[in-house]
This record gives sequence, C-alpha cells and structure tokens, in this order.
Amino acid sequence: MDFIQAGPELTNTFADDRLLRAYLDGALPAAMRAAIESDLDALGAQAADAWRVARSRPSVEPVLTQWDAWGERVDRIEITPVWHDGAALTARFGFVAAGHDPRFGEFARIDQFARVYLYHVASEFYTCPLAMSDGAATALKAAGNRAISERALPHLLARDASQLWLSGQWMTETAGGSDVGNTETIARRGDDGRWRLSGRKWFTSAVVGEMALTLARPEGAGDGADALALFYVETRDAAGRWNGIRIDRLKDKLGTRELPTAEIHLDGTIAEPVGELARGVRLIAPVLNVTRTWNAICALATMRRCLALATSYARVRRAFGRPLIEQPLHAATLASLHAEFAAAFELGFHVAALLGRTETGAASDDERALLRLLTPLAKLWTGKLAVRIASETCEAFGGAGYIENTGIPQLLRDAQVYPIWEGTTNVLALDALRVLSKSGIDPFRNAIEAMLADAPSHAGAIDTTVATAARWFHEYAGEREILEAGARGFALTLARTYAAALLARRAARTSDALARAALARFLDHGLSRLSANPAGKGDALLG
Ligand code: MFK
Repeated sequence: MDFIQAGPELTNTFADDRLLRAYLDGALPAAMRAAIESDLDALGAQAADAWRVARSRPSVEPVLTQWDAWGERVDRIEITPVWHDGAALTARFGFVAAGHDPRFGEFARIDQFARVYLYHVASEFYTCPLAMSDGAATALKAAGNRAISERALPHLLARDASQLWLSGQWMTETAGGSDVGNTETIARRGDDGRWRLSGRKWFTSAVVGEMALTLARPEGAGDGADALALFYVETRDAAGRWNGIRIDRLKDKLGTRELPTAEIHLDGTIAEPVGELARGVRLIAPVLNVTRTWNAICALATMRRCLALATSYARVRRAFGRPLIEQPLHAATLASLHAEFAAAFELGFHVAALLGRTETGAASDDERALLRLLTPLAKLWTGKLAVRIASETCEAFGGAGYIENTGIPQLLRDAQVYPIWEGTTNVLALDALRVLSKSGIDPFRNAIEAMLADAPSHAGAIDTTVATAARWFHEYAGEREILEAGARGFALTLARTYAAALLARRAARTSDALARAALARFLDHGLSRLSANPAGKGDALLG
C-alpha cells in the first residue's frame, strides 16, 4: 500500500488564534469583548469551512461579457460564488459598518479589523472593494458634502444586503500610477450644469460596485496633482444602464484572480465634485489611509493563515524519524516567522486602534501625528513580510507547497499584491519621510519611551536603534538624494522598532511565555535596516 500523506487542517481560526484573543482581551472593554465573541467565533468557523470547500472544487474566476447575442454592448461581469456571498456576509458581520459604529466609540475600528482579519482569506479579496468602500465612507464624512453623504453613506454602512453599496477608488491611469499628477481624465461642465468625465482608468478593482471616487482634471485647470479634483460617480443610472462607462477588459493578474480588476473608459460619465475643484489628492487621502490600514490587516491575515497551515502540516509530516515540528531547524524556522508576524500584528492593530481614537476625537496631537506616520510604515512592512512568510510557507511544505491544488501557491501569488497596490514600498517609504519632515520624529520617540517605561528590561536595544535612526535622519536632513536613497531602510527600521516596543510592552504585561519568546527572537533578528553605506541601499531589501 502506497503511503498517503495527510494534509494540513484548519480549525476555527478565531478559537485557535491566541494572539488575536489575547490582544482583544487587553484592548477592548470587557462588555464589548463579550458582546462580539459569538460573531468572531462564527467568522472563525466560516474561515475553516471556506478553506475546506475551496480545496474540494476547481477555482473559479470572474468573466467579462462585452456583447450580447444581438450585438448590444452589455459589459457584464459574472462574479465568483464566493463574491456572490460577500454582500450577505458584509451585512451580517458589518465589515464596513462596524468600523463606524457609534456604540463602540474609539474601539469600533479594533472590532472591525478583527472581523476583517478573520474574513479576509476566505473572501477571495472581496475585502478589496470593502476596503475602498470604507475609505470612501471615511473620505465623504471628512469632506462634509452633505448631499453626497446623505445619499451614499447609508448604503456604504448598510447592515441590510439589499441596501449595501460597494465603492471603487479610481486613481490609477496609464500615465499616472504612483504619480497621480499625470492623470489625463478630463472633467467638463455641460450647459446643463452637470459634470461629465472622459478618460481611461487602468486599474479599477471594483467596477462591479455601485459608486466610485475618482480623480479628474477640470477642463482648463493647470497641470500637476494640485489641479486635480475629486469626483463622486454612480456607476449605473436609475434603469441600471452604465453611466458612460465601458469595460475594456479584465486584468490577467499574477494573483487575486477572483477579484475582477478592470480597465475602463469613461465617456461622458456623469459625476459630482466632492469638494473644491482642486486639491483632490488631499480629499482622497482618507481613502488611501483607510485602505492602507486594510492592506496591513489583510497582509497579517495571510501571514496568520500561512503559519497556521505550515504548523499543522509540520505536526503530521514525518521526516527522518519524527514529525517536522520536532526537527530543531524546522521548528526554529517556524518560530522565527512567528516572531516577525507577532511583532507586525502588534503594529497593524495599533494603527487600527489609533485610527479609532483619532476619528472619535480621543487622540492627542502626538497620537494623530503618529497615526499619519505609522499607517504607511505598517502597510509597507506587513506587505513585504507577507510575501516572505508566504514564500517560506511554500518551502515548509516541500514539493507539495509548489502544487496548485494544495492551496499553498495561491497564498504566495496573492501575497505579492500587498506591497504593490495602495502605494509600493518605496512610495510609502518616501511618504513616511515627508511626514517626518513636517511633524518631526519626536511623537515617535515619545511614544516609544512611554511604552518602554512599562518594559525597562528590553529598553536597551530599542532605545539604541531609535537614537541611531533619529541621528541618521537629522544627519542627512539637508541631503535629499541620500535621504531618499535610504528611505526604505529607514522606514523599515522605524516600523520594526515601534513594533518591538509594542511587543515588549505586551510581554511585560502578560505571563504569556509565547509573547516573551517571540520578543526575544524578534530582537535577535535585529531592528535596524539602515546601512552603514550612506547611500543606504544595505539590508533594506531584507525587510
Ligand atoms: C485587501 C486590502 C485592500 C486594499 C484595497 C486595494 C485597492 C487597490 C486599488 C489601488 O491600488 S488604487 C491605487 C493606489 N494608488 C496609490 O496609492 C498612489 C500612490 N501614490 C501616492 O501615495 C502619492 O504619495 C500621492 C498620490 C498620495 C500624492 O502624491 P503627490 O501628487 O506628489 O501629492 P503630495 O504633494 O505628496 O500630496 C498632496 C497633498 O495630499 C498634501 O497636502 P497639502 O497640500 O495640504 O500639503 C499631502 O500632505 C496630502 N497627502 C498625501 N498623502 C496623504 C496626504 N494626506 C494624508 N494622508 C496621506 N496618505
């Protein structure tokens, strides 16, 4: 009889997640923590079921039909069965609405992101349009356009599936990716007083949604990013016809293949300005910050899934006379990955908590400045780490990790999107530099100092790295080229240092031996990614 290897098992992903449970126990008021337990447990069970179902059937991808049998242009996208379930699950669990729930005040964002973290991998990246919908709701609230808010917010925050809307965020064009100042879409105001958009959007991940926020250049406005305006678009008219939108094709992507990312043409698309007819980048910035937080939490979700599967497999796979988990080198490899994940988890959820405090007016000035800095830092570090952990996970499965229907390669292909969309690692590192040039490094240093007051035994390594990073930043403050060349190593150093302080505080406050072991390993990997070479290229690539 040939040997048949058992595969990895996934059980309730909430019940099994000691890190998440411990974090929520410490972060949330007890009554709220108890109130959300059953929802989180149901999401954990759903995640395990979804993994089993996905293993038992071939994968399905969205399909675009541009023409009907009689030659009429229809541009219909058939979404996957998992996407069909998305609205009902979103209504039930409030993946967007929970973050704006006034009952939970500053803690609403922690609740929301715990839900998103548990749902994400099972969602086939339905979380992408949810992230943009959340970003749109947040941006509309900030912009204060009453008419648009009254129309769109009840739909974006709906807890009834029949009322729920998804929003796109259409920024990227062929000439304007990271550099949106090259946007070519033009907005013209007609004799009827209405604005109409014409142009081509090159990556629209939620054209199946009901609305979008998009940048366009009002006719006659100047060049560059400052002249762009932010527009609100409803994708279809009252009769369900496209609002001057043609879908050219769906993207053939490395990963996230269930997500129908489209190239579209806008041709007379009726749109409404969200605010003033300039400085649209500033108006859309809340979308970027919210989706970057989603990106960080979803990257963490992928890491957690990878480690759960790799650990489960290490228990059932035997080699050289014992299970892999008992092989010292394999166990040490998994423990190292877990330590990186545990530190990144602290940073991601800290950003979620700060977002809640900022939005509800509970945050101090320093905390608001910190949120602006830590959002790109968390996004850029978790994005890189997710790819690394997914790659190590493939390896931890040996040859099986290279075989599609084990489900493991998809984790790696999907993970590669995290460092790319919503701003690449380098774009975000430069963003962090810009923030520090404006607000200085003091809020960052003060926050770390306050955390280390609770964890003096680990202060040494962390303090030293903060001082080195601050020295580097000040030393090259007047030398832009050097500062930019080293921005990635600098940003990764700040992210790792802040995460280490969070982890040290947790380890000091808890008797959990796992947290202490994770901290020791994480510190052992080194905090600084600054290079001795002033051009700063060094080990920034290592993450
Ligand atoms: C599963 C997870 C879900 C994730 C969903 C993924 C959806 C995928 C769809 C996409 O990928 S959409 C494409 C995302 N594209 C980007 O992220 C673009 C990357 N480029 C940047 O981030 C640039 O830095 C940016 C376009 C934001 C700005 O570049 P600019 O044109 O050089 O503008 P500038 O001068 O830096 O900023 C203009 C103003 O906006 C400034 O304000 P002031 O005029 O008052 O000084 C900035 O301070 C402000 N600003 C910029 N970024 C900000 C911000 N304010 C707050 N937060 C920010 N992040």
